[in-house]
Amino acid sequence: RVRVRGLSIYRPIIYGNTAVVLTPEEREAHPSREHTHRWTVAVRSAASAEDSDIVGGADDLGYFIRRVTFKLHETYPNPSRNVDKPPFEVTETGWGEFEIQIRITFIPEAAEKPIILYHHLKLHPWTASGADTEAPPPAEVAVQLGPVHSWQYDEIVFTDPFQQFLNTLTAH
Ligand code: SLL
Repeated sequence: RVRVRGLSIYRPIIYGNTAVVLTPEEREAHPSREHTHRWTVAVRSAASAEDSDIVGGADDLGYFIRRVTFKLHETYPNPSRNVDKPPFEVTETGWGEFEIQIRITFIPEAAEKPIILYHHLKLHPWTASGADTEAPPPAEVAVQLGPVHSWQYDEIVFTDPFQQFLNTLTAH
């Protein structure tokens, strides 16, 4: 097992969420929990984004990522959600925005420490008058505005990778 000194290799990702307003029927399914939105938080490859739409490319991160753990707000049952294969995502319903910790664990041959990203779950669309302190728009208005998207681009950089891991990365 040898490291390839002086070399860096990166893989582009996007992470973030989409959110939609629940229909009245869906809201009635769990009235006591006062859920207003369905959302999906995800980590996706940005490498093949041209093949796809706004939420990113094919789910081809599984060849170097072993697990993604999404740590939700403690109001959720089992807030630490492990996803061990693509798509690396969690879909839930809820009523509030909060910060999600996203822990990415690599395959053993990488011999890399996990990395941690943070994403602020976004449910409410920006409005024309939109100060951050303003109350979110009422449900009818939010529905008209359509799904909310909040995504960030990033690059996972491996410095001095092991030769075997480098081979795995470049074979894809
Ligand atoms: C807020 N600080 O007050 C945030 C917390 C928590 C959101 C938001 C669902 C919980 C459940 C849920 O939406 N939690 O169903 O038990 O805005």
